[in-house]
Amino acid sequence: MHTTELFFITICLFGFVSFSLAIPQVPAHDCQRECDDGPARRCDYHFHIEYYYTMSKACYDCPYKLEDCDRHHCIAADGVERGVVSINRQIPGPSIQVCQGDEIVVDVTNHLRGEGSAIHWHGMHMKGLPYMDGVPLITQCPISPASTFQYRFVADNPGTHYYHSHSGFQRSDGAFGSLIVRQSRLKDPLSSLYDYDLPEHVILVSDWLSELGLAKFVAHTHGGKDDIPSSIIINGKGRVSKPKDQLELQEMMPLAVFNVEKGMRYRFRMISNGILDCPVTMSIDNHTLLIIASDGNPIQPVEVDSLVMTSGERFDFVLKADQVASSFWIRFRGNMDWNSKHIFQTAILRYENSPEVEPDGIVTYETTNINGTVLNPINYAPGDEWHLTVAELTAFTLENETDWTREPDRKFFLAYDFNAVDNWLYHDPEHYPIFGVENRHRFFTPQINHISLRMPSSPPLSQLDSLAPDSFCNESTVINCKEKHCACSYTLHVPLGSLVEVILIDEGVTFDATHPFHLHGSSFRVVAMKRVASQVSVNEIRAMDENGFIQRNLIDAPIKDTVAVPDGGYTVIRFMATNPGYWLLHCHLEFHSEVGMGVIFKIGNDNHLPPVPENFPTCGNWFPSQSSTANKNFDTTVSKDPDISTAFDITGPLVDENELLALALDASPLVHLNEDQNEKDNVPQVSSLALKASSRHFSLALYPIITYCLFNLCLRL
Ligand SMILES: [Cu+2]
Repeated sequence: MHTTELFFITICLFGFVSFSLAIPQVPAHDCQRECDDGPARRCDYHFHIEYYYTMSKACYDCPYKLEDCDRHHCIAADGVERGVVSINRQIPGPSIQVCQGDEIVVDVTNHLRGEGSAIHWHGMHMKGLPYMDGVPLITQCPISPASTFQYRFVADNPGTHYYHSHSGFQRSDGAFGSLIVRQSRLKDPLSSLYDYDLPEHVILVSDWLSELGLAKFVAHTHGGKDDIPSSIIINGKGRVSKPKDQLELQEMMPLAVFNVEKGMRYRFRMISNGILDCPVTMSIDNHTLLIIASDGNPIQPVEVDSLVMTSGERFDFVLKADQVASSFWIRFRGNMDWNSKHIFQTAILRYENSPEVEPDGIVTYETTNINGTVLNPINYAPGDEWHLTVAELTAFTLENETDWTREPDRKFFLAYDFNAVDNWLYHDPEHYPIFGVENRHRFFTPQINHISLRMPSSPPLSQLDSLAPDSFCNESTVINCKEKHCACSYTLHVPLGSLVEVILIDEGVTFDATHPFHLHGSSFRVVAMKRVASQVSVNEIRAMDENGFIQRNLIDAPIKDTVAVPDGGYTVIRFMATNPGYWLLHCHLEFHSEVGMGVIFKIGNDNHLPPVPENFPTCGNWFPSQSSTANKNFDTTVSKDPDISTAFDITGPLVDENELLALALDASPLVHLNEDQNEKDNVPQVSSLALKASSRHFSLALYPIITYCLFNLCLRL
C-alpha cells in the first residue's frame, strides 16, 4: 500500500471518528416510526434516575462554543449551575414516541442518594393496570435506591402525554419527559388538518428553579422565602429572563429551534410540566395556532393567537408555515406569581433555507403579552369575546356509549383554599403558631374540604391488609377541621360503573391562584367553568347548583384529564368510574400536591381490583413484637421525649382518634383485598406483543461518508 493511500485511509478514519464525536444525541428509538397499522411492537427503555448537575464538565466550553451545549450528557438548561434529578443524564428525559397498541416496557433504576422514586405516566389511563400508575404509597411502594422497577403497559389511548416522577420534588428537578402515542393517518380523525407530525415538533415547557426543588420548598415553608421560579426551559433549553441586548456573553445560551418548510402544515404537540403557580402563555410571531386537541383528545379546531397552559395540560396545534422564509420568535410568558419576576422565555421557529440567525427584535417581558384571542385564559368566565375558556371547546366527535345527561350517581363538592391552620409540618401550635409569627413566615395550607391528604404508610392498592381501617377518612369521619389541622388518607369511594360529577371550587379567600387539577386513571368531560367573584363559598355554589344556575354542557363537552379552576369560581367535571383502582385527583402544582392538596378515588370494590402482580414490592411500618424485645436485663419503663412525642404523632391519624367515627366510605369497607378471584380473572391483563425492537447504533447519516471513503479507496487500489 502506497503512502498516499495510507494517508487517505487515515484522513477517512479521522473524518469518521470526528463525525461520530460530533453526533450530539442518542439515536432515535426503533419504536419512533411512521404509524401505519402494521404489527404492534414492544418498546423497551431503561431509565436511570440520578442526581446530576447542569453545565457539568460534560458541557466543556458551552455556551462560548455553542455546539458544546449539545454534547452527550451536557444539560445546559438556562445556563445557571444547579443540582438536578435527571433521567439518563438528559432533561427532558428520553422522549417516548410510539404507535397506538405498542407495549411500553420501562425499567426504572433508582440511583438517587437514599431517596425513593416512582414514574407516573400522565395521560395514560392504565385501564385494568392500576399497579402501573406510578404513585408512590398509593399504587406501589417507592422504588428504593439501588432498585429497579419495571413498568409495562399498552399505549392504548393516543395523543400527547408525558411522564414524570411522582416522588417528592424530582419532577421540578428535571425528572420528566414526553410520551407521544400516534395513530396511523387513517385512524387519526385530525390527519386531514396537517401535512407533518414530526418527532421533533414536541414542545415541553417547564418552569425552572435555580436550586433543587426540596431546597426551595423548605426555604419557602420554614424560612419565609418565595415560591416563585426563576426561569422557563423549553425542551431543556433557555436563557435567564433578560432582553437579549442586556445579556452577558455567558448568558447567551442556545434556544430551542423548530424547523419547518414553507407551504406545509405541521402538527405541534405542547406539554406543560408546570411546577409552581405559573401558567405560561405561548405565541408565535406572525402565526396563529389552530388548536386541535387537548390532553390527547381531539377537539373541534379553533384558531387563536395565543394559548395559556397550566401544569399537566397538553395542547396540540397546527402551524401553517405561510410566511416569508425566515426565523420567528416563539414567546413564552410566565403569569400569576411570575409577574413579580418578569419571567419569560423564547424559542425559534425557523423556515428551511433561511439563515441560521435569531429573529429580529428584542423580546422583553412586556412584549410577550400579545393581542388577539387567547385560549385557556387565567381566571376568566366563558362569554368573553377575546378569551376562550376550555369549557367553551367542543369534543371532536360525539360518543354514544355514555349518557352524560343523566343525574350523576355520585356528586362531590370539593372546595379548597389556603387555610390558616397550624399544620404541624410547618407550625408548632405551642411554640410558633401561624398567627404567632411575622406575616412572611405564615404558611397557609392548601386543603380540599379542610383536609390534607396524608399518604398512607403502605400502598392501599397492593397492601390494604397492612393498613389500619382508620387510616382512611373523608368529610364524615373528621371534625373541627376549620379550627385544627386535619390530615389523613382522604378517600372517596365510588361504586364501579358510576357516573361521577365533581364540582371543584376555588374559594379564593387567601390568595389569588390558579390550581390545575389532574385525575389519574381516566379522563373527564369539562362540563362547566365559571369565575363567580373574587371570593366564593361552597354554600354559595351549592345554592347556585340547587337553583339551576350552573349551566352544564352535557352534549359535546371537551374531554381532558387536567383542568384549571378559576379563582373565586368553579369547574365541573364528569367521568365514568369504569376503571377499578385507587386513583388520585390532585392539584398538579408540585408545592401543593406535596403538602396534600389531593384526594384518592377508590373506584369499585376490592373484588373488582386486578390481582396484585406476583412478587410485587412491599413496604410499610414495622414494630418489633413484644416477645422479640423482652429482655429481663433492661429496665422496661418507657421514657419518651415529651416534645417530640406530642408534636410528631406519626402512628395515627392527626385528627383526634377518639372523635373519629366509623368509616363512612360507602359500600364495602376498605379491607379484604382478595375477595373474589373469579371476578378479577375477567380484568384485562397486559398481553405480550410481538417483536422486540433491537437498538439502532448507527446514524444513517454516516453511510454517505463510509460509501464515499470506500469508493475512493477502491479507485486508488
Ligand atoms: Cu394548587
